[in-house]
Order: sequence, then C-alpha cells, then structure tokens
Amino acid sequence: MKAPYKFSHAIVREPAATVVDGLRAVDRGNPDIGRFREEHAAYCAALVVAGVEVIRLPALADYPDSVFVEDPALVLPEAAILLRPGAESRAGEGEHLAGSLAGHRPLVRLAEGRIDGGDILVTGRELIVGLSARTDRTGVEALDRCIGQWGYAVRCVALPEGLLHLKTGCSLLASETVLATGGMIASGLFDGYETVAVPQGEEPAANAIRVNGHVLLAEGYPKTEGMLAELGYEVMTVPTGQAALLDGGLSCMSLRF
Ligand code: CIR
Repeated sequence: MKAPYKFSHAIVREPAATVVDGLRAVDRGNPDIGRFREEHAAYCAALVVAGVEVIRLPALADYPDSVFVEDPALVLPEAAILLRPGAESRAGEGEHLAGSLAGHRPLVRLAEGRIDGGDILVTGRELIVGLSARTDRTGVEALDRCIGQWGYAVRCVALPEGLLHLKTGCSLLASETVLATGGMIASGLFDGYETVAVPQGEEPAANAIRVNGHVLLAEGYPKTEGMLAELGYEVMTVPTGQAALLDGGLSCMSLRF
C-alpha cells in the first residue's frame, strides 16, 4: 500500500495543565493531565517509529486546546498556511505556531472566514474540506483562492450530523483510498475514491493517520485493526482516551509534513 506522501517532520505541542478546560461537545469528565502526557508521549514515540522527526513545542497554558495543533494550520509542500479556527478560544493559537512553521515553509496567513485544519483532508489529487460548526464557506473560499496558485483543487462538502470535524470520521490510507465511517461513505462525500468502512461500533477508529509505512490507529478498535492488517497495512495502535474526552483524536495532535 503506497503512502500518499513521505513525511519527514511532525510538529506537536505538549498538553498544558489547563487542558482540563478544553472544549467538548458532551462532558464525560475532565482529562487527567498526567495520563494525557503519557498518551501524548506514546503518540510522539509512534511518530518516531513511523520515521518522522518530532518537533515538540512547549505547552501553552492560555490555550487549553492547543495540544490539537492540526486545527490552526495547514502545511503543504509549497507553504504553511495559518488558518482561522472557528472556536473563539482557539483564535490565537496559530500565531504560536508561526515561528516553528516559518523555519520549514513560507508562511501565509488566511485573510478571512473560519476554517479548522480538522476539516481538511488532503488527498493525492485535491483537498476535501468539510463545512462544519468551525468551518464556513468564506473560509473555504479563502483557502481555495490561496492554494489555487499551486494548482490544488478544493472539494467542499457538508458534514453529516454529529461530527465535530471532517476528519473526526475519516482519514487517508493511500492517495486514492479513504478510511471512513459507513455514514460518511453512504453520504457520498468520497465518491470517486476507493473507500474502506470502519466496522460498525468502531466509528472513532476512522480518525487514523497514515504516516509513511504505518497507519496509526486509536487503541481499542480490534475489528478495524484486524481489517487494516488483512488489507496489508502496517498498523500501530496508540492510546487516545484522554484526547477523546475533548473530542480529539490522532490526526489533530500533529502537523505532519
Ligand atoms: C476542540 O473542540 O477544538 C478541541 N477540544 C478538539 C479539537 C479536535 N481537533 C480535530 O479533530 N482536528
């Protein structure tokens, strides 16, 4: 199974003690900072095994959700784009990534609208962008104008009910192959792609990440793990219980490039 792209680096940010104040749709209790740090360390270790250099940024106490670095930025081969996160409390997070990103890519700031990185799936041929509570049409159009100069096409899609972000329910396994929940596949979002449905009851496993030769999968989804192994993917499982309390998963805890 050929990897869609070769990643050499991943930016992560240590969880802050204030992560207990992180946003969540449903309160199932606060994450435990000690366990969150352990899970984050396991996540970073898995990225290293997958062959990337992990750039660890320090915790930001003023931004409880800043461990979820995927949302305020998008890194493409041509540039790093500071997005405009849809949650008020997260609006300043991007500037804290600017210094690190500028060391690797020309930096571009999106001019208007709202858009979270969690709503952007970069495939081998286009960017699929979900309209959500965090991402609006103005933001998608601003992104489209920004990346059009490099030849990227944007496919703007409406999310099925109940998902925070597009990538809450899907991930890219290969450049033309998407892992997703049955509901997302049925709604036609990925027409034209090969799709692999996560088994019913294991929907959160759809937020996986393909990193070079490996697929990182949340721990606790044995049917999905078995299915992917059967399909020939090299699967590594990572604990995500603490991030899940804040509606976070594997994709949102790093910026890979
Ligand atoms: C938030 O609501 O913004 C955070 N608690 C979770 C962000 C998860 N990000 C992602 O799925 N890309």
